[in-house]
Amino acid sequence: MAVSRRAAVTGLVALGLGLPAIRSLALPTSRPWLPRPVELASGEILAASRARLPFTAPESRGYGYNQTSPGPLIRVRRGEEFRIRIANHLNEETTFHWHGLICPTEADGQPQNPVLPGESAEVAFPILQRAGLSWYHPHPHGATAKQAWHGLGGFFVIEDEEEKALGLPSGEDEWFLFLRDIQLDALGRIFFPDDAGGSEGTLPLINGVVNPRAHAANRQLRLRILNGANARVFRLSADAPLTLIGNDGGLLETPVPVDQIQMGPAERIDVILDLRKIAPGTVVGLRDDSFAAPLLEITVREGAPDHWQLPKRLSTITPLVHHGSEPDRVFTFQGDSTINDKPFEPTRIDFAIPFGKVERWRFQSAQGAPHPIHIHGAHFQVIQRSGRGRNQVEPWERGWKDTVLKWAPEQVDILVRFDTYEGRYLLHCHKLEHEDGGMMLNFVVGKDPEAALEKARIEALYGPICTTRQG
Ligand SMILES: [Cu+2]
Repeated sequence: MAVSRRAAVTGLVALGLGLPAIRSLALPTSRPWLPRPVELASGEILAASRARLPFTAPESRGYGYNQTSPGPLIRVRRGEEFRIRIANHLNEETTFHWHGLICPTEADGQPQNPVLPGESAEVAFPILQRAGLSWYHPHPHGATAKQAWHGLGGFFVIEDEEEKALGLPSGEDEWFLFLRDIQLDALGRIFFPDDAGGSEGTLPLINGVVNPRAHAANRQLRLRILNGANARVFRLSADAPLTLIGNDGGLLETPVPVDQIQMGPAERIDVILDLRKIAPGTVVGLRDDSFAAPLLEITVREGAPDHWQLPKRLSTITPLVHHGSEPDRVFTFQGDSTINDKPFEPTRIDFAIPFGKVERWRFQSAQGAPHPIHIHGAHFQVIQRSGRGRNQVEPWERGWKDTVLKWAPEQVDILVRFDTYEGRYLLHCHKLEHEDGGMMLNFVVGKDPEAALEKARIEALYGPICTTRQG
């Protein structure tokens, strides 16, 4: 008896469930085509709702933005104002968090500012940061993992003149890949295991389909990859040369050839896949260590000659400077649900950071790792990884980051400077079940840190304070 792959991986056969379900679940003999994310049109509303997703049984529903998962790609230019109307058509509260975007507290989509079912709202803030690949996703406290698992997430691309001047592969030669994983039940419906230690799937998804295929010209391809999984760490490699050019915070200073890249949840990479020496007709795989079949199969075909040369220098990263080797703050990520022994409380603000000051932070943990650690409100620079483990800053961790992956007994030190907005921001684990479990805290940034902390603590309990300017 032929057993479909999906039936095998969901354990259907082992459970001895009925044959009709198996037949209806049989995967197509060939891989589905890789979808390109649609772009959000100017003035279009971004709405979260239930949605029909291509990898589930036809009658089953996941979640999507504007009925798609990943949602529409948002593209903006540095210096513009980003303005959008968001709407919640779900039966539960959600938020719209612009991950990697430096924006004011009220626009940041934090758990304390939910969009209730049936509500809509206007979001606007200026794009002050350099080009790079960010993304958007829900951030409601206690339900982020479930909503992301069901399909909520999308790309957010910033462009600028510096990047444009490099003439990087674009159009047909620039691909956006939203990686994640999923589990289906015996009937082909989304099954959310809600594992406190992190939910992992049995099926890999790229742009919302399982194990896709694509065609590419024998040129240099720019792959812009996001790990949008709840908890899975991807270890990516390819059957053609890969050169890393950027990450969460935009371009690196110089390109770095790499064999394998380890990506924790929420991390992004920008890589050049060089297909120039691949014979037309060859199938090139993009692979992950955990899955036997390639995540993506690319059939190479003859294309127009590619004369573009990858520049030796891509950008300039000004290192943050901090005097002294001791951390200003140490954060211990414990088990599945605490930072420094405390689970998240929406109304508790843990500390205040002086606006514009460079601080050295240390992340450590004994168990529960890997922890992909994310900061809102600023980008940071990874300066050291020590303790047992890798003992090095990886090539994809150079430059500017907003999320860094930490395995247990590693210690990771970063330098960070909050110099764009004052306000309340979050530090949390981006393994979404850890985040929902409470591995998250609030802090404030202020020019007068003590006053900012006092104000934020009162506001967290009683709502915004109305102030009148003196003098
Ligand atoms: Cu964690």
